[in-house]
Amino acid sequence: MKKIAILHGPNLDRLGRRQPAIYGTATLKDLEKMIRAEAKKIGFTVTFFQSAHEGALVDKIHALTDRGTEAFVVNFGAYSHTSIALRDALAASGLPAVEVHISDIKKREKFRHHSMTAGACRAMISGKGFPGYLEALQRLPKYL
Ligand code: CA2
Repeated sequence: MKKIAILHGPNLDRLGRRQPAIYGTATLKDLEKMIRAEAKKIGFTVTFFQSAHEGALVDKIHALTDRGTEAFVVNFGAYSHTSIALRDALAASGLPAVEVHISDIKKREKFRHHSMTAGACRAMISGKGFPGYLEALQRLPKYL
């Protein structure tokens, strides 16, 4: 079983509580349940980590890499648009990553149009809601 880590950035723990027009009504727990079910079908074991702290996400990428994680699915939230540190951490891991955005970042405010962290990812899936995470898992085998 391939070991995949799913990383969530700031405020994604608020899913389902606010801004349902943008992010839907399901919670992070619901999302993780969907991901677990899809991972089981594909034959992946998944671990989840959410943090509002950039450094904590960087440290987690290194720790997971050292402990045998084989790929990442990431949604770094607002840090996606700004974080060279997270981009460097993913690049340093040498592991394949797919970035997901629940909303379509290109159709939102201009400051969300560019993803800094996507440059260290093999693909970016944006605007497909929670199913975007399932698509990310489905795409991973070709990078492993
Ligand atoms: O569309 C996405 O997945 C985003 O990564 C979500 C981030 C946003 O900063 C990115 O530009 C796009 C924000 C996540 C915040 O999620 C909330 C959910 C419910 C209530 C409030 C925030």
